[in-house]
Amino acid sequence: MSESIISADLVDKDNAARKANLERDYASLGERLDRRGIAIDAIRDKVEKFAVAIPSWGVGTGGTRFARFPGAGEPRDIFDKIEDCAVIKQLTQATPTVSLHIPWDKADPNRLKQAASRFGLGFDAMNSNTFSDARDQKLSYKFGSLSHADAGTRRQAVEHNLECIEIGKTLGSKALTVWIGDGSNFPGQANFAKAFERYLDAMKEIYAGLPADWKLFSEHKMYEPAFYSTVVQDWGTNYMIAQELGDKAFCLVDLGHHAPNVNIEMIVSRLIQFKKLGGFHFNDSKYGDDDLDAGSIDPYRLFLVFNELVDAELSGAEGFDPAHMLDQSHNVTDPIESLMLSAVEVQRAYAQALLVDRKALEGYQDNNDALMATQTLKAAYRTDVEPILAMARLKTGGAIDPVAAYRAAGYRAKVAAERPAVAGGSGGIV
Ligand code: LRH
Ligand code: MN
Ligand code: MN
Repeated sequence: MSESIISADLVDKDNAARKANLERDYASLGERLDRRGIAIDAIRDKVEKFAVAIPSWGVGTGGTRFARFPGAGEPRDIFDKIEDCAVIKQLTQATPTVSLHIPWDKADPNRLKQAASRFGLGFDAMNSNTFSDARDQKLSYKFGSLSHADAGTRRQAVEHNLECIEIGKTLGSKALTVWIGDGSNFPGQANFAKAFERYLDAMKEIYAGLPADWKLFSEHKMYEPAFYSTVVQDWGTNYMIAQELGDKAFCLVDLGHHAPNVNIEMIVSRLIQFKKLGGFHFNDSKYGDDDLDAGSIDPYRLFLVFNELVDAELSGAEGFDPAHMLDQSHNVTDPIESLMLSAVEVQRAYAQALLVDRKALEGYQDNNDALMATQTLKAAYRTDVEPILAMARLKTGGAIDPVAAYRAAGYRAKVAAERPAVAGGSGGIV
């Protein structure tokens, strides 16, 4: 039995006050879905099984290029972060794993494992960091890491990634995500081809250190901190990387890492078709490129991404098994509340995508009925699936209303008293 941080009695009481209304809402939605030939319980079953990982760095407060405004009761270290993740898991029952970032979360791996398993938490992909200099690091990444012109700096970056794999092995992780900030700020500063070649060679060394049952995710991002050119700038380059490296290499799509008009759902479709979709960092843009809560600006796009994922799931696309992770930065909200609601938003998009009448859609597509095709998607998207999500939480031991239960528990005030504010960073940048 894993421990609960929030009193189970309190959650039960909060649920009891909401249960009758939820049952009515669920029954009425069930009736309406039934008319569309959809069994509500089957959708709920799928939602119950759907999971998304919490990024350890997300539970701290983020910051901008200009300032960081610390929040009350911020986690002081990875062990506090694990406790915050346990709260998110307890109330949503949607986030059974944590994704660690090294060296921000560096600690004795056996202690980490023990701390997480107390709360029934596991570990998702490990993340390496060669986009900033760690304390006591010998060579700087100011001018790059895996693509650096200097072989010694590249070696150091490769070794760091291999160390992340070692830590992950003890934790039971099965993937390494590599995002580098390498690139250039001035035309002429870097030789594009040479830098990419050096990157590929370095990644090959990391790939060679991967256990047989692990995956390597490379993450593209169009800009920042290299504003003129970026080594892994888009999904095309990312696809080349995954192809060059081999069967265990896949592309990771961070929703925020694209230009505003880019059709991300089509990128997702392409990567699925060519068996190179590794997983996601869910978030939304408009605070920096990638720092807002999933679904907060463009929930329809999140739905369209899930429309592609469900299409692949239902058609049994070969090798289709993407990792779902959040990757956000929280500056004006309580990170725990934001992460709980983001996990729910991702589940919502999944549930809505499960409601798409795919047979009808195919017919409209084949007959070039653009209007009805798009309305078919809209009909699914417009369906308020909240009773399905809430019922899935109730059935699995979570809270019908996670934010209400969290606030009633007074968790933030309690940890604010226990965790004195620290000046500077919590490693919570994205
Ligand atoms: C880069 C990124 C990448 C990093 C994380 C902190 O913007 O999305 O995934 O590891 O933020
Ligand atoms: Mn990311
Ligand atoms: Mn990002």
